[in-house]
Amino acid sequence: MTIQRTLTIIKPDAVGKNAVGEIIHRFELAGFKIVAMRMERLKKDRAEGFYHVHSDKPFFDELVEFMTSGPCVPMVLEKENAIEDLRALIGVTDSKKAATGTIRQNFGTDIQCNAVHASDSVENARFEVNYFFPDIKV
Ligand code: 3AN
Repeated sequence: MTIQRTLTIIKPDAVGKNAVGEIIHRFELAGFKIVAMRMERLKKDRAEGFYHVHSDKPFFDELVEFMTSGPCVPMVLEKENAIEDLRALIGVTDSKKAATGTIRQNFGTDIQCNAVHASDSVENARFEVNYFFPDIKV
C-alpha cells in the first residue's frame, strides 16, 4: 500500500454543531496524520470553483449557499490508502443512508448537510489539495 494524501473539509453544519474536535479525533484514531489545516469561510467563487464538476447539477446553487453559510475546516490528511479509507470512515453521501458509526451518520443530517467532504480519487485529491493548500505536495 502506498502512502496517500487526501483533502477533507469539515463542513459548516458540523462546525455549527461544535463537532470539529470530535471529527478530528475520529481521523486521528483511524491513523490519519494531519498535514495541513485551517478554518476558512468560503467566498462564493471559491465554493463554486471547488465544486465545478457539479455546476450543471440541480443542487449546485444550494450546495454553494450551504458551503458559504459559515466557516469550514479544510484539512490535508495522510495515511496508507488514505483516499479509500477516509471515504469508508465518513460513509456514503446521504447521511440518512450512511452506515452506523460513520462520521456522516453520526454528525450529518441529510444529503446536503453531510458534515464532511473527502476526495474520491487520486486525481481529485491532487486537484482538491492544491485548491486549498497549493504549498502541499500530493
Ligand atoms: P461526495 O461528497 O460523497 O463525494 P458528491 O461529490 O456526489 O458526493 O456531491 C458533492 C456534494 O454535493 C455532497 N457532499 C453534498 O453536499 C451535495 N449533494 C450531492 N447530491 C446532492 C443532492 N441530491 N441534493 C443536495 N445536495 C447534494
